[in-house]
Amino acid sequence: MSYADAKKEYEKYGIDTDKAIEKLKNVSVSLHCWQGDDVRGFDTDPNKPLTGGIQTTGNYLGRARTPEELMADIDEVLKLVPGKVKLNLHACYAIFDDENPWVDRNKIEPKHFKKWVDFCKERGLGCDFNPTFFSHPKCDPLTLSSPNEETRRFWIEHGKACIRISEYLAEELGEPCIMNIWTGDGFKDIPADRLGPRERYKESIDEILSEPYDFNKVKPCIESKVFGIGVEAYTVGSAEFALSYAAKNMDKCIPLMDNGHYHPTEVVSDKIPALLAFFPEIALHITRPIRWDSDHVVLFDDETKEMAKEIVRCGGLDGKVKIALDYFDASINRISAWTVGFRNVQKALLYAILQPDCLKELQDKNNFTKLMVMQEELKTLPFGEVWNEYCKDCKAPVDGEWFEKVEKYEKDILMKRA
Ligand code: RNT
Ligand code: ZN
Repeated sequence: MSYADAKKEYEKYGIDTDKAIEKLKNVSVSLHCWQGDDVRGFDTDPNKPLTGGIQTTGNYLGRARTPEELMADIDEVLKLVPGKVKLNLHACYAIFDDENPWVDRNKIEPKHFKKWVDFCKERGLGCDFNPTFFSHPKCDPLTLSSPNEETRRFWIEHGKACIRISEYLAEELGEPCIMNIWTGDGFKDIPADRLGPRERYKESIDEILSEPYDFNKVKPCIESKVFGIGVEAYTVGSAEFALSYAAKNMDKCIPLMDNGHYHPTEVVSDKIPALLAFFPEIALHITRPIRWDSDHVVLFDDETKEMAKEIVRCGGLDGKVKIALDYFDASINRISAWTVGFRNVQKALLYAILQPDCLKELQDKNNFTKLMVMQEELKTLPFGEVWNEYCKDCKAPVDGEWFEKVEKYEKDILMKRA
C-alpha cells in the first residue's frame, strides 16, 4: 500500500495524516546521554558501582568511555531517528581537560559543559540537564536528606551549581532547559524516622531553588520514586512528597513522573491528565519497567501508546508536557537501544495524533458501544505507511533500513573499543 492509499483510509475517519506528520515534526523529545555509557559519566572512577538504587545489567561491547566516544555515538543515533531531538545531560558528564581540570560536583561550572554546548549548537539541539546525586563518595548514602550537615551542604551546592549550568545551557541554545532533581535517598530497611529525612530534603530543595534563575529558561523538576535496589523499604522523595513539593512551589518547579516509579498496576497514562488538571506544565521520563524500575528499552507497547494519547489529548504537544527518555540497557547494542526507544516514542506520538476527535464525543454522549468498536478498528489502520512517510519527511531511515547501519557501526567502531 502507498502512503496516498493509507491517507485515504485515515480520511474515512476524518483524520488528516499530512497534518499529523507536520504536527509531530515540531515536538521535541529529550534523548538521554546516559544510555551510551551505562550511566557512568566522566567525573568519577568508571569502574565504581552505580548507587542510588539504579542498576544497569549486561556487558555488551562498545560502551562509550570518553566524551568523544559518547558524542560520536549520539551522532550515530541522530542519523537514525526522525523528529526533533533535545539532548539530556547529567552533571557527571562534565568535561575536564588540561585547561579545566577535574573539580568535585559542588564546584562544577558552565565552562565544564562548553564542549556540549558546541556539540548542541552544531546540530541545532536544545539541552536538558540533571544534577547527579548518586554514584559518588559523598552519598552517605543520603544526599539532600542527609542528617550530616556537611554532606547535605555539598549536595545543595551541587544543586545550585546545576541551576547555573542549566541557565547557561538555556541561554546559549535558545531553548528552555528542563533540570530534573532526583535523588536515590532512602533506606534498605525499616527506618526509625520517616519525617526527618523528608523535612531535610524539602529544606535542601528550597535552598537549591533559592538560587536565582529565570523560570522561563530553567524548569526545575521534582521526580518521585517508589523504591530502588538496595533502597527497598523507604524512599525520601516518594510520590506524595514530590507532588506536594511541586504543588506548593508552582512558581518555581514542575512535577516529573517516570513511568518506572510506581506500583506495577498504576499507570502514568492516567496520571498525566490528573496532574494537568492542576499544573500548567509537567515533565515525563519514559521508560519500560519489567517487574521493577528496570529501565528496559521503550517499546511500541500499549502503555507507551496510552501515555502518548494522553499527552496529545491534553494538548501536551504544545509544550505543556516535557517529554524525555530514561532507560539504560547494557545487554544489547547501545546505539540500537537508544534508537529503538526514541523511534518508539515518536511512533507512539504519531499514532496518538492520528486518533480521531470523534472519540471524545462518543464518550460524552455515553455511546460506549460505538466507542469500543471505533477504538478497536483504529488499531488496524495502515499506520506503517504513515510512519514511513514521517521518517522520509524527516530524512530519517524508514523501518527496515537503519539496523544495518548499526551493525556496520558496531563492526567499524564499537568492536575496536575492547
Ligand atoms: C532513577 C531515575 C532517574 C535516573 C536518571 C539517570 O530511577 O529515574 O531519572 O534514571 O537521572
Ligand atoms: Zn527517571
